[in-house]
Amino acid sequence: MLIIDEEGNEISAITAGRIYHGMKPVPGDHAYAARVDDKVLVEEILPRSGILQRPSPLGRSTQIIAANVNRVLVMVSLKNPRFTAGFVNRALISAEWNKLPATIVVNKMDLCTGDADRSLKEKILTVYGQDGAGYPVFPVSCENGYGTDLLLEHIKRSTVVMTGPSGSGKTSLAKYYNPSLDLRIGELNPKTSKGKHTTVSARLILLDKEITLIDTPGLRMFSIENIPDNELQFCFPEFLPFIGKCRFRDCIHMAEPGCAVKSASENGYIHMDRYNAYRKFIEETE
Ligand SMILES: Nc1nc2c(ncn2[C@@H]2O[C@H](COP(=O)(O)OP(=O)(O)OP(=O)(O)O)[C@@H](O)[C@H]2O)c(=O)[nH]1
Ligand SMILES: [Mg+2]
Ligand SMILES: [Zn+2]
Repeated sequence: MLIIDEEGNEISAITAGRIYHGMKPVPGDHAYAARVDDKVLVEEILPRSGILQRPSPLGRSTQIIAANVNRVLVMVSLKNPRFTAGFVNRALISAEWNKLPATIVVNKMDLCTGDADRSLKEKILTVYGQDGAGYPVFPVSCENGYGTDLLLEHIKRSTVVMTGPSGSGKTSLAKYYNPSLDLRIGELNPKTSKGKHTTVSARLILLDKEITLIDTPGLRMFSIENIPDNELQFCFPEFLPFIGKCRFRDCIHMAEPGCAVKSASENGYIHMDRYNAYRKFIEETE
């Protein structure tokens, strides 16, 4: 395992299992390490804050993707692989469930050439941006650098974990910001335009502006089935102004009469796509 010392040097270290009280080290962990003979031994993992974890699809155990992070970058591409709202919604729900602020990065804007591409980009901004779900959305290109300065400014002085489908360009973004890094960028499957799961383990990268970036392997999807029906609503930040205003106190905003969330979506205060996504998730977990 690689650890980074106080001066920012990467050092190869080993762990002594027994000292963790069952805690396995995860990317972003803060730890004490000591030199023992010619080895560096991780001796203690410090208490974690800001954890991004995901349940295994069957909900039996959870996997910590990163620790001590204060923002999640949901990294997707406009195309190759094509943007899917389902992935973004699940990733955002996971971030909210973990009480971490999220930012959406839409990569490969250099491929935004036709009318269909431009309207998809506009739609993403409308649904998820400040006038929609309220998330910061950054269209970028690791190919020509479009939007990357603004994004860098947005994440300064923070530790961010990048998550997204394989091939969206997570590692490419890290490499764009620090070209001297020895990181593997993957090719896309020519038939499906999807990634080939190039990054196989998470990697912590220090950038200037006091930014720590955690690159992770691409995910097929975030499982959200562990979230109880009556809590899912709180993972949609744009619902919050309407929650508590429904006729029934225990309304979960499905078929109940007098539902303030439903009527907000009908009157354009909540984007219909997001309300429908919420309904679909509730129906799926039933
Ligand atoms: N056109 C274009 N291609 C890009 C851009 N960013 C990345 N790519 C390409 O997309 C492919 C996948 O990039 P990676 O950075 O390996 O993607 P990843 O998200 O790290 O994928 P995994 O490690 O498999 O999860 C590579 O062929 C990159 O060259 C971009 O902004 N524009
Ligand atoms: Mg990668
Ligand atoms: Zn309601």
